[in-house]
Amino acid sequence: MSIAIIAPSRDVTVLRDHLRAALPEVSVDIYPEIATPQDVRMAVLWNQPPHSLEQFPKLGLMQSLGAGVDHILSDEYLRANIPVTRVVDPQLNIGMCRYVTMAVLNFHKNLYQHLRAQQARKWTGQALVETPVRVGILGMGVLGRAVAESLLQLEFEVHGFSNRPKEIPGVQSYSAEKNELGAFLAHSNCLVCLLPLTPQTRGILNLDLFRKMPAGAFLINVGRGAHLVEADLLRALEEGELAGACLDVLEKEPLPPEHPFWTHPGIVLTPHIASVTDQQTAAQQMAENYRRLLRGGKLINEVDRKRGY
Ligand code: NDP
Ligand code: OXD
Repeated sequence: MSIAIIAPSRDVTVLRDHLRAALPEVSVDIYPEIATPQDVRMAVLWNQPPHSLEQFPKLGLMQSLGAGVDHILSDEYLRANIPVTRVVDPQLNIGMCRYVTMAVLNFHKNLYQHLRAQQARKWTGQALVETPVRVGILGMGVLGRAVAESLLQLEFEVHGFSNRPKEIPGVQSYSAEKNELGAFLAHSNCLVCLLPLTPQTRGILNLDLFRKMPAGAFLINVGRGAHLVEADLLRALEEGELAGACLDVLEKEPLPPEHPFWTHPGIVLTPHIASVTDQQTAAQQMAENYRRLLRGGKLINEVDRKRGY
């Protein structure tokens, strides 16, 4: 029996070594060097090439290398009855809390204007002290909730939007079930997208949504690039609906060299590094899922394939 890691764009040797250490009796290989495809029971996946899973007749579990599973579920050659699990890890929460806090504080403290003033050797004095911030978090799952709690520690006002209603101390909660997106947006001038990418959330960050927020709002997208309609962001920045955006995820990664986002003065880009799976800690939960798969136990962090997250 064996495990295949298919993550062509990532260096996963640390993960392989920790899986081998946790499961010494199991062979763990990195795609495309899979020694015995007919023995593979679990595949650890990040953007697997089309058809790559077809070579594993005994595949029993698809484990995401990250928190998101859209890259697995979008594979048109996926078999229907194989469970999908994902990473939920305190390390991932910490990385995301730090990234979003950094981006919220940059907006709050007007850092981008101060950097531009510095480049122009302009001392703005106390003309630009703080922008009042009301954070709205789209997606109040594992990461959204952790981010909300860390922003509350800094005394920010926090609003949260999810599919189903939530009760989270200190957070004003709104839900899709109660049709409260409009009210949520009206109360938020710093929008953090921490949604999973599903057919319902694709393109959700569009002009119509930006217009429901107070003018001059700020966007932080750490969900997926395809949540954002890129042309609508450019228009919203031009029209002043949005004051700026911090984007960690892009529709096409790596972002093509000719893309207008590279040089837009209102956009800050990072290359999908908001929070990166810790391969050492994640290997432990993957190894446990492998053991559970073999003995028929309940899997850890299984996603609902119908819901898509
Ligand atoms: P969860 O599955 O724990 O949470 C998802 C949240 O989104 C839930 O609160 C859910 O609502 C809500 N939601 C889903 N669909 C809708 C909808 N149509 N309308 C309103 N709310 C909706 O995911 P995580 O918090 O673990 O991760 C979220 C995403 O963050 C990942 O899918 C991934 O795309 C991204 N990510 C990005 C990283 C980066 O480095 N940039 C790193 C890690 C993750 P409910 O609770 O009611 O079900
Ligand atoms: C994830 C990610 O889903 O890195 O974990 O985006």
